[in-house]
Order: sequence, then C-alpha cells, then structure tokens
Amino acid sequence: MHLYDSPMPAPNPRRVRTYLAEKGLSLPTTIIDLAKGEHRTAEYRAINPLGRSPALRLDDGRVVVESVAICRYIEHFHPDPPMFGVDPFNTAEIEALIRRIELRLQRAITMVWLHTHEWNAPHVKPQFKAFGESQKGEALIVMREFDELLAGREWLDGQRYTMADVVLLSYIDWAAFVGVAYPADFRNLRAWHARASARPSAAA
Ligand SMILES: N[C@@H](CCC(=O)N[C@@H](CS)C(=O)NCC(=O)O)C(=O)O
Repeated sequence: MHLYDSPMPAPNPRRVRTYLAEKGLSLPTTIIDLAKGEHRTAEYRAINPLGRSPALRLDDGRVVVESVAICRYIEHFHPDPPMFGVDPFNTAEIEALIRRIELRLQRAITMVWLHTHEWNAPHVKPQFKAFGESQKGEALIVMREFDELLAGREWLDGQRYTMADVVLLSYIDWAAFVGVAYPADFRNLRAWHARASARPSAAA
C-alpha cells in the first residue's frame, strides 16, 4: 500500500495519519503539497481523478479515496485496537457520529473556508462571503451539540477513542484555522479537545 498524504493544516489527510499512529502503523508515503497545487497535476489525477488528498494506492494498483474509507479499509487488516466499533450497536453509533461530523460540522466549516478565505479566491468563483460568514453560526450550533454529548464522557462513544474522535479532532482544529474557534464555555468539548490533542497520535 502507498499513501498520498498532505501536511498540516489539511484536516482530511491528518485523519489517516492519526489513525495509523493509533494502530502503530506506517506506510510508504508521497507528500502532495496542496499549497503548490500538486493535487491538480495530471500525475496525481491519474491516482485520484478527484484531485483530493488523501488517497491510498493498493499493491494491485486500485485506489481507495476518502479519508474515512481509507481507514476503514486498513481496519480490515489491522483490527486492533478497534477504531470503528466493537459490536453492531457500537459500530452503528460510531458511523452515526462520523456522519454527523462530516455532514454538518465539516460541511459548514468547508463553506466558511471556500467562501471567505483568500486562498480559495482563484478557485471558487464567485465567493459568496456573506454565505460563508453565515456558516460560522451553523458550525457553532453543531459544536455545542458535541459539547453537550460529551458531558460525563471521556470519548465520543462513551467507551474508547475511536474514528469518530479522530474525525472530530481534525475538524475542530481546522475550524480554528479558518476562524471558527469554539467559545470558552464549551467546557466538555474543551476538555475532550485537550485529551485528544495530548494523545501522541494527534501530532502525527
Ligand atoms: N472527503 C474527503 C475530502 C478530501 C479533501 O477535500 N481533501 C482536501 C485536503 S484537506 C483537498 O484535497 N483539497 C484540495 C482542493 O479542494 O482543491 C476526505 O475525507 O478524504
């Protein structure tokens, strides 16, 4: 297997690095420098026609895209420690958490990023700045929901550190990068964020 990865602050490739670190795994890697536009080259599009990072090329040449799908693929071969659930209910719970993070928090933050940030001006035409700004409030609504969910819980599923925590960490940090830091009174989220950030995998 060969990983196509991009450095911080890119949130989606980071998930795969965090996941691999939790498993104690490392893969041969090619760095795709997003700032240099390496994801838009014909060479990389031959790997991932979507022009997005990360991607995982299998030994037979097939390619898995989407950060969570890449981790799910690796999970089949390296099930310990379990990152996607330990029984049918827990697996469904983690899937639901990941979908909530991706479909609500990630979507809102992505709209902020695409429509308000100068970096995207050459690519997103037109940028709807007012729309982008409006999505900051939506992101905070979802963050508050997670703050409430985390009351009395160490990790999102209430049992152990899972892929849902990896995905949330990537987007809480990315949100701060694009200017949507959660308020100080989100105490449960803040404590969870400190715990997740203190894991060695967070620095991967
Ligand atoms: N849902 C995809 C998102 C992949 C994605 O958009 N990656 C970003 C880096 S964090 C990217 O390649 N951006 C380049 C671009 O949009 O032009 C995943 O989870 O892998």
